[in-house]
Amino acid sequence: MTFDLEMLRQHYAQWTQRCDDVRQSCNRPLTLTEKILLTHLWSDSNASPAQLRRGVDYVDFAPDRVAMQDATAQMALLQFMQAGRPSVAVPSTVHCDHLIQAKAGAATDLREAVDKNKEVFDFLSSVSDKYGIGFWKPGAGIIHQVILENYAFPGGLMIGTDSHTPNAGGLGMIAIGVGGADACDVMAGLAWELKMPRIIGVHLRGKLSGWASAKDVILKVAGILTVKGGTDAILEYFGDGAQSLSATGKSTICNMGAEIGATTSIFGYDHRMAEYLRGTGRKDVATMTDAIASHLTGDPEVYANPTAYFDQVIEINLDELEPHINGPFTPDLAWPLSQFAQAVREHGWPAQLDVGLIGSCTNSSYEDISRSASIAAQAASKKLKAQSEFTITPGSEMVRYTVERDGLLEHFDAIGGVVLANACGPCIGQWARHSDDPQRKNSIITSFNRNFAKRNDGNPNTHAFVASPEIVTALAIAGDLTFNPMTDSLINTEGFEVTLDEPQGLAFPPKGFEVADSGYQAPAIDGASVKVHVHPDSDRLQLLDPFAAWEGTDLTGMPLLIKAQGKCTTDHISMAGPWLKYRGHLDNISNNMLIGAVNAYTGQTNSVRNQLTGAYGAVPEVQRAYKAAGLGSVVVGDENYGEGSSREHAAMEPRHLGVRVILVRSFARIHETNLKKQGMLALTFANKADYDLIQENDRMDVLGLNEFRPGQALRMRLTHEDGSAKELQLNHSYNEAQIAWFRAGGALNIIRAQAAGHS
Ligand code: MIC
Ligand code: SF4
Repeated sequence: MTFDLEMLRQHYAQWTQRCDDVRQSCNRPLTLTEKILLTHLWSDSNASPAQLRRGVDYVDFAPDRVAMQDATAQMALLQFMQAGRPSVAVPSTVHCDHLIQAKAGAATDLREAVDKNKEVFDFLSSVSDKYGIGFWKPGAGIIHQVILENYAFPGGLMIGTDSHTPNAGGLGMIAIGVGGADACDVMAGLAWELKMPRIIGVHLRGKLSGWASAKDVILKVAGILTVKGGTDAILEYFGDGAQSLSATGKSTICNMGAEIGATTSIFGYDHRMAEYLRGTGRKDVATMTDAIASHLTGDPEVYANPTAYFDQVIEINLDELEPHINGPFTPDLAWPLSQFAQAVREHGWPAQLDVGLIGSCTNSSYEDISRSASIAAQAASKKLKAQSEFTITPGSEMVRYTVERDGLLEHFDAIGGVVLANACGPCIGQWARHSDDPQRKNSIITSFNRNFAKRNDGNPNTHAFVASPEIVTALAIAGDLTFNPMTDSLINTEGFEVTLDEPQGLAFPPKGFEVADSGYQAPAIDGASVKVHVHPDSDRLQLLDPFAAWEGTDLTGMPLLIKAQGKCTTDHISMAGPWLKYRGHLDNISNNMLIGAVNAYTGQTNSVRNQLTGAYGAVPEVQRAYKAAGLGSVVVGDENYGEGSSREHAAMEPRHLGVRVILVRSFARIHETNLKKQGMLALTFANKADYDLIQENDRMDVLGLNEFRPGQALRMRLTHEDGSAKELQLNHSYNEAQIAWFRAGGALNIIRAQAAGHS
């Protein structure tokens, strides 16, 4: 119904030959990453596989699929509507998952969300219908789980407008998170560009046991590589340990690779993937992949001598891997379970656990739920109740229907768990959390992937930790962050001391997966007559106006809008939660621009000095004042600026409000590309210490724009308030095409001009 088998057959028919060609041209054994990327080079590209420099060259690729979730699809499709095409050029889907708020439980929450977001869901459904896009209705599930169950295939290349798109790496697909503008290009039939990534090999040996799970692999890797360590890199997992993990376990690892900034992560094809394909109704695909299995994984010479082929190699022994808990406030603060209780005490983090939350796109497989349910069932039989609030978010309707049929949800219910809708919910701050006192420092633990401040409930006092669903379940039962289920006991309702046994679970439901209504809606065969409605007075949707082209001169006299200090993620730049409702309305959502960023001069958020009046005001307000006065401005940031989400609103808002330059110590990949796509200047300090030279009342000029060239630095003249001036060197990573985007005022202006030229 939803998957074009014939297309896949053709793909695989050419696959062996294409791999051989690439191997011959490179004249050496290949990693899986290279096989997939190099067999997906854009046909007009004259890139020679052997000469591509990892981490340096920008390369054009031809992805097989595009996936979009409701919060980012709005902007992606508003842009696509401007491209002037009758239908999408590659198979694409939209998934309604981010806009469903968790409050009371699945049924009422879903009904309320459908009602509240009607206008947006109707818009997405009609655009999908018109342009040939598969539409997954609210309640069908979280994008990445639905993709894994239906569309992901070994050896494919997919892009998705969500940073956890890499989830499909668990089925051997290179799946990369991008901004909506990139998705728009690919749907419009253009090439997709990526800097040739470095390749990090992760050698997994041994086998997990007891309380350890796949999640602990990525929690450990996050601790090793940190939130920046995967930047511009693909992680390729291999070894006997890799083959011992279920496909969904592999997906958990790939999914959370987003948290170390990795371009994506991938596992080679093996019998566990074949098993998953068969178990999810794709026998035909498994038969095809089995026939070319050795071509869907890295060459044996590579895995036998990894240091010769990978840019970096990490070794992890699964036999010895302990469960981990990461956090608070950042996903790379990794604590082995045995050291966690002490860390909680030493740092004074609240030991009482308020809420445990399992599920999300990272951890909501049948295996995850059955292992967690085994703990809940034990707890119930040992007369324990969850001492914390406890919620369960299934990843898809298929998983939910099946675990309900198999009686697993009853176990959660028996200890006080609440099942939420198959959606992102609390993971993205769509959580009407009832709290007695928001000022109180409090702790929550989730099996999600991100734990930045305020992410789940908007409360800066919430300390969020991340762990596997089985550890979260155990801690929620104890109600105590310092509980170690491997060594500690609990007192039950009858006053007896009891311990929890190791979790048990199954990768597959013994009776197979089942679903009554998957929630899929196929597009119209001919969408020409389908009308897409956007009400001109809507406060949720707004058609886009093209951004203005570059004026052709250097940019001068720009005030500093904000110098952001420390972590400035996309959640700080364009917060989610309550703001998700404006994802289709650029002007309205711009009112959240940078309101979470910390002002380096005052330590406060959402308060910056307006250079025109001297008064402090909210960031979006001050920027609107500059815009009204015809002044462009500059945002200064620290390391890894824009880490986190793929949301391009974080790039479009400053563009819309008239910020011209984002100048930082370093960028996160997706955000840097998003800025370039929108025609912004995304620049870095050549000398990182120059960050300290920027003063609150500086005016800035960016010089050298008429000679803007790849690899050639630009200059900035800073004029301080006392009239003294300094010149800094600014680096950039723009290539020719990206410079053309800057000149045109954004990539879309070029696409539109091309489409008009063809018609
Ligand atoms: C997230 O996990 O932060 C999100 C919400 O899924 C985002 C996408 C978005 O901001 O819409 C992501 O990761 O890309
Ligand atoms: Fe949704 Fe959370 Fe997954 Fe993002 S990380 S797609 S918000 S479940």
